[in-house]
Amino acid sequence: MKIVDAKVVVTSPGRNFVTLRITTDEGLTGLGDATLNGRELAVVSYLRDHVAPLLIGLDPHRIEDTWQSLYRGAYWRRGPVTMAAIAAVDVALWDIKAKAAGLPLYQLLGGASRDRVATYGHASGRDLPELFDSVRQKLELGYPAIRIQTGVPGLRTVYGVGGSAAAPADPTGHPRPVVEDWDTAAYLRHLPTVFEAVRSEFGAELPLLHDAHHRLTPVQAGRLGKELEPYRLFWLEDCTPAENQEALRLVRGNTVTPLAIGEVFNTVHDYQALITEQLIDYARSAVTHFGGISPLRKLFDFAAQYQVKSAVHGPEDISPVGMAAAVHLDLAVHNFGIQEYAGHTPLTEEVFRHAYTFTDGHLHPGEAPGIGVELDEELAAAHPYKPDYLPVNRLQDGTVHDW
Ligand code: GCO
Ligand code: MG
Repeated sequence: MKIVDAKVVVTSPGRNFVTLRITTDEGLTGLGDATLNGRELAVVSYLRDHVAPLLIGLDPHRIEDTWQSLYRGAYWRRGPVTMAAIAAVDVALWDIKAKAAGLPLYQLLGGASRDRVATYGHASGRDLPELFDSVRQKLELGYPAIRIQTGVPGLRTVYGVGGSAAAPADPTGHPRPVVEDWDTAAYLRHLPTVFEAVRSEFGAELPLLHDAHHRLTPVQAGRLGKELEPYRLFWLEDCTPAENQEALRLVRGNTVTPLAIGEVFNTVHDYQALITEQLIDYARSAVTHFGGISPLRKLFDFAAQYQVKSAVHGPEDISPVGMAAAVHLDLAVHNFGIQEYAGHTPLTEEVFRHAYTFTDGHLHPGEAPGIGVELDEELAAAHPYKPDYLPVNRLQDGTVHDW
């Protein structure tokens, strides 16, 4: 078998998604997600201008060899643009291999290690009544675990709470990032009171998570973890800026609140100290930003030796193609922890029809050969790319802070 075409499809059924479609001379096609939120076109160019021409004529079965030649051959290693592009190729080739075998991908990854994949959903509110309503909605959908994000008194906007205001446009009509505001002291005072209220409303058993979105210093994170201990969190995520692995030593030394990190990581090297020193409990990378199924599988196998579990990143900006790949991996790896699942808009689900199902808070990849996703290219073309940005965050004196 030979690759005869590699096409990049950009579509915006509500938000931007980048998809690679590889076609073989036997008529098999494979899909890979290459969406990098807010910097989408950089990956499109990487794939279209630099990678797609190299794929033509290759044997699609040689996944590891293709992966290594794209990674090592570029010389300029790592980084989200490179690794999202390589991820799309890797997943599309796994999709083709599994279709050629007539099997759902999870069967090629060792088969199912569990019956279904537990997820967590996002609950948020500007105040407690709004937050409690949001938790109830997620419980009605069957989510077995819930992430809690809350407004902070005195702050207009906080990560994860409500939709951001529409992005302002510059005079040419190009959007500008929304500016959100932040006050670490106010957040640290407020958050434990929210968890106390949620525990007393919803009881001791519901697994609760929280995402600090890289905003704290190690000392602040250590204190927060300690103050949240009475509420027994499932995890505290991205408590400090993730690129500094050493920071987690101080946090870990000061709290037994479980820690999760990794959605902005691209390779195993970002995790080295975190895993070998057992500084985290959950590894959070997305198939889409970590170079694909091949390296993420290796990461989870490495992490398993240190009792670190998987928790694949699954926000709205991972397309159904990236989500499908994640669910196959989740079903197969032994050290599965939990899967984030935010779901997609009905229009997105029409553009990407998928075999995976979400029932009672649990995902299953389905039994369709490959990853089980079909891309409706006509509908995709009817919803063209729209420039957009993630927000930026400023302290109350105007200083830029981590978002
Ligand atoms: C999460 C993440 C996301 C990111 C988003 C950026 O835990 O799901 O923090 O919400 O902010 O993926 O594009
Ligand atoms: Mg996060």
